[in-house]
Amino acid sequence: MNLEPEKMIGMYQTMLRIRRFEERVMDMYARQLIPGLAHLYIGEEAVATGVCANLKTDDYITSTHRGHGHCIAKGGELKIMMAELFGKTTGYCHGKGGSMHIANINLGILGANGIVAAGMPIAGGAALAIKMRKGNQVVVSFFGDGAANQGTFHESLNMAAVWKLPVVFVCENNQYAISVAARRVGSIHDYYLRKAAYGIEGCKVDGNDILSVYEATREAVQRAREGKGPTLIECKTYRWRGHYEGEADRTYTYRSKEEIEEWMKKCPIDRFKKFLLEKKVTKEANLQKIDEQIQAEIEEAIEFAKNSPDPEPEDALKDVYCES
Ligand SMILES: Cc1ncc(C[n+]2csc(CCOP(=O)(O)OP(=O)(O)O)c2C)c(N)n1
Ligand SMILES: [Mg+2]
Repeated sequence: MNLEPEKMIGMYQTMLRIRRFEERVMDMYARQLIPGLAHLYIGEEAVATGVCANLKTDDYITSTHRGHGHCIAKGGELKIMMAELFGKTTGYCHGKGGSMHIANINLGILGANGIVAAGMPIAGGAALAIKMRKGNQVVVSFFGDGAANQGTFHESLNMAAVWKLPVVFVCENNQYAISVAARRVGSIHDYYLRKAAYGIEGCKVDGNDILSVYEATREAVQRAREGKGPTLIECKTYRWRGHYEGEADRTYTYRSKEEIEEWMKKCPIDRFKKFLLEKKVTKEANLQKIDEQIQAEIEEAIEFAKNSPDPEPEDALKDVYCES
């Protein structure tokens, strides 16, 4: 696979934007500046980035409760996202959605979703609409290993297969659904094998290797655009933080410190950085500069969010329901 240097540097930048964003969210959540829940994506950045690097602005994604990375990779502006997390009127959902419900039609983000696996049928519906309009877009549905055991997984894959819909189903197998290990609740451990049940294409990739994720998605997106139907891609990865921020105390009850440390050594960002430097795609100083720019952008986003107004009590029901 031959990728332009600019494309690869852009992908590195996106992964780092997600990482730095999440690190600051972690900090501000601990300081109680962010209400509600925050499920961080640290450790899984290569999945959202490698997948979305194949998408155009008018392609769609459906996201999950762990959705900040998906939104950033699909083009979400950090300051508007941060404002949403702070519950401010300047956020993507005017402060009514928060971390788990960021949506923006103009960017093709059909919504993060607090209901596990609920994005999958939405993706199918969007893909059906594209097909009926004879459009050329694709839809990516991100979901977890826990979601793969929900009924909607089966229904969505079956219908998408029967109707040959332009969907790419991306299973982010981080091996846990809250505290439940996938190996304890799945009769098979490679969920992509379920492709056989629906008669569709599918594969397994190292979700911490952005180039593998990119390549698998490139093929799947092409297939979808050519009218050849859906693909199931399973990305093996790992979340570094607890299921949600605040869970830290419980962490070592369902997975060991050693296991977490082992996966932290497989950091997707360090790995790609090493690749870029070894292949002389760029220099360390350039990557450092990118990091500094991102950190400045995030500080600006925080200031923006802090200085933005709260919604007024009388507007509590505004923006919550769809207006015809
Ligand atoms: C339908 C439904 N059932 C249960 C929950 C509670 N819940 C929230 S996140 C989660 C685990 C999801 O695991 P997974 O799909 O693997 O995603 P991950 O958190 O690992 O990214 C559960 C059970 C929910 N939000 N919705
Ligand atoms: Mg999981």
